[in-house]
Amino acid sequence: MLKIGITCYPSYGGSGAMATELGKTLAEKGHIVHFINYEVPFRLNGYHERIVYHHLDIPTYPLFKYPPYTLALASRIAEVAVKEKLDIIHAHYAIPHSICGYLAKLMVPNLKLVTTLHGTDITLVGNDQTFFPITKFAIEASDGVTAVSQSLKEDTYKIFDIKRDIQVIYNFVDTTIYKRERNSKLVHCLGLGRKKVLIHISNFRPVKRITDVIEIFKGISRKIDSVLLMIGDGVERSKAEKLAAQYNLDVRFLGQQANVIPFLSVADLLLLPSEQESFGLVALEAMACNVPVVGSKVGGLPEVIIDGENGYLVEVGNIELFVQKSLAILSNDNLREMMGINGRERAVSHFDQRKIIKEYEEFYYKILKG
Ligand code: GMT
Repeated sequence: MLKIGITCYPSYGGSGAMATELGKTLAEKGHIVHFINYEVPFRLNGYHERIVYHHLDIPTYPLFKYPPYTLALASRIAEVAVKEKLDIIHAHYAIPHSICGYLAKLMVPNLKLVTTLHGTDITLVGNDQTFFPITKFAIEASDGVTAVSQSLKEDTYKIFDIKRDIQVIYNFVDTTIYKRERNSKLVHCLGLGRKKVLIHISNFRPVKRITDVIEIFKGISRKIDSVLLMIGDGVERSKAEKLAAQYNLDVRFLGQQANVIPFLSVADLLLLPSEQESFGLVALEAMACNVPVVGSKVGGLPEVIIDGENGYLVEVGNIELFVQKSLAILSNDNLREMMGINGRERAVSHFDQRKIIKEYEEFYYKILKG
């Protein structure tokens, strides 16, 4: 049994979701998990045996134009590590969590630091040098580093020119929970009728290209009676809403949803035309619910979506091809169903929670052995 501290971004987003699901599963397996965050992670709902949440206060003083989150978190990790005798602090998303873990490690003898790289902590830094030296340092100084895809691992080597070992441990999904629900009430509630249902789920940031989602849907709805469910929220939402209204499309903006399974269960296709995606957790969640995915041929998505098997991959921004590939799936029920089954099988065989958790446990024990 290990005592593991986890720090992550607790609000909506794949890295926080993964970190929280990891913590919950480790606790189910008998480990004691301590979350150290400025708010309760959004997926940490309800009571969990062997999980403790440690709140982080970030003091504000008139002198501090920018409250020092990094220092407050490092200090809190060190405090919790000593009090709870942590074996490991697992930092999800390098900036700034990895360096917080490193500072705590300097203060607490024998504390091991594991950093998991999720995406823009690497790829964005590649384009913006502000955090480059400290991120490179934190990656090199961690006791163990994992990346959520082979593509992200390669990006990390390329961008930071580092030599250390990075282990790929893929994101995962609990396929006993993420599965297509039959008789969903949503079809009736949302008045979906016999329309084909397209879905997009994200944090609506520019990297997700949600105006492309609307443009693609425009092309699809010209040919097929269909509706688009937009789940999530973020800076690009109003732009997308205006566009959908301008084109007079049947698009339902349903906001953030804590549980996306009912929505995926009524969907015929997930659209994911992102500019960049180091893994694309939502694609995996869709696959587990028998939903084919048409996504961008970028980053780690080709490791999740196999072109022609459980969806299609298209060059970023090629709206016409996105429309064409989506129509191919939506106009052929046999193909759509077969792609749904293939996706489900792939989710179960490659990315199921039980398989991936074992990889994390083995990784922790390897790091502790030194
Ligand atoms: O890096 C980000 O943009 C944020 C992060 C998040 O918290 O959602 O997303 C990244 O991590 C996810 C979980 O590992 C991956 O599924 C996403 O592909 C990745 N996002 C990008 O690479 C843009």
